[in-house]
Amino acid sequence: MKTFKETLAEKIEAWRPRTERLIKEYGDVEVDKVTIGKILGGMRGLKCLATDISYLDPNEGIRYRGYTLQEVFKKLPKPPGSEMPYVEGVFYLLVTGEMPNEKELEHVLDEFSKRRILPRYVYEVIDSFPCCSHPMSIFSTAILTMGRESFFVKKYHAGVSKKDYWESTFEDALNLLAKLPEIGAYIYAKLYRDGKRIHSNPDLDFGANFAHMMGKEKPYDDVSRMHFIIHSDHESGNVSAHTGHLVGSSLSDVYLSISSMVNGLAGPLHGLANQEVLRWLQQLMDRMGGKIPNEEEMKQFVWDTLNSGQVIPGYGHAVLRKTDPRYALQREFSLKHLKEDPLFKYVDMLYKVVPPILKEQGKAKNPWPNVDAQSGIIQWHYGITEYDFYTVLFGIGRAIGITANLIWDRALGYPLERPKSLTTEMLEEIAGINKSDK
Ligand code: HAX
Repeated sequence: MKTFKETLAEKIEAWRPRTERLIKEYGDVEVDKVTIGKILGGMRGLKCLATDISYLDPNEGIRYRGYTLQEVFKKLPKPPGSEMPYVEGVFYLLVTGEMPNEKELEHVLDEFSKRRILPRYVYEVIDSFPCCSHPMSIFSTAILTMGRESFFVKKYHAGVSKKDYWESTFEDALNLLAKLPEIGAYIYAKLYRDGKRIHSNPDLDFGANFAHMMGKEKPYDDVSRMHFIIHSDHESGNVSAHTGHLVGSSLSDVYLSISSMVNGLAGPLHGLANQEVLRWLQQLMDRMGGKIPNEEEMKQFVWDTLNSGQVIPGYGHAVLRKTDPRYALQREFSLKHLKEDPLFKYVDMLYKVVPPILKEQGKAKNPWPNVDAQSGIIQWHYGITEYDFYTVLFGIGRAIGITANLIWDRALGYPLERPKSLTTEMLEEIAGINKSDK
């Protein structure tokens, strides 16, 4: 049987001529048009990045390596008695483009398990954070601190060939990913459980071990697997993925790149939205004195939020134009496991109430829910009520896709990213605005 790395090496060898040919023979072919609207509009929709790890269709949602999320969940191998697949399996899929068979999966499980031990200094760095620090700041720093472990940096200084950069990046990626559940669980213990930590169990897979370290019973292992898998990748233009790729393009190591992507994810318009949903629902609960609002009361709450100039967290998307399949998958799970949960009832009612209101308001291009509208409620149901922590969970998942991208960026020799900027005056000149018009 070929190892994970050998399988990847073959794929890379076969893939390289395709991108080399595109650059060499078709480098001048036009793909998209850069307008002033795109430049000043956050480059929304501008086709200027390449990745084969996942593709986001505005109407269908995300596909990992060509598979819809439904297919990913159906086809990836699952631990015995579990509803959700192995997280390690999705990393294999994202990196190689293939579903792992039993033997391949066993090999990946072993690779993750043997790399999971966290250096002592990481606990010390986490412990040294002042109180009230946001868990995302701690998470980002814990990852950054481990830069000294980078295999890529050692190889780079030893003068390894560019063609082989991916190998040490692959090692760094596995080394980091395997440690993320422990980092996340330790941050949680430090911030919310008086530092009472549960040691990891090497016999458990990524999702089950995380559940174990969080002190949670079944089905929280499946909740973790589902959460990490659905958050793992969403193409490369979103803030976290793009940040990871951009920082990695300067040949910064995996630790620097993933720490940066975590910082991008921590913004309220991106990953922090899952925390914002809970904060917002808490305001509603307080207003309602704990009782479930009727539809009219819910509509009023949504309008009040909009009229005060705020966005409805968990709704809308820069690319998607339909209900996010990541929302749909979590909804399916919730209907099975937490149908009677009062917060789920809120979320369910919001699904009915918010889209027509956003349509009526007429601003949001997508009135439908995204992944964040549902994820926090599931965590809350299983006792993770400290919603500041939710984005860390997102970050653990997202690191899986971004490291897969970083490995391939190096394998295909993607260069330093360096777009050109213009001044407002230059844009005015391009637009044909005369000085006298200004
Ligand atoms: N509530 C109210 N207004 C909204 C809205 C929402 N949920 N979504 C978009 N709008 C508004 C925008 O603020 C914008 O208003 P202005 O013209 O006044 O600036 C207008 O509708 C057009 O925006 P858009 O083109 O539809 O959306 P963008 O691509 O600019 O932004 C966002 C996409 C996800 C940032 C946006 O929909 C939003 O702020 N949603 C709420 C926050 C959220 O859920 N974020 C998580 C997204 C998923 C994700 O990345 N998770 O990590």
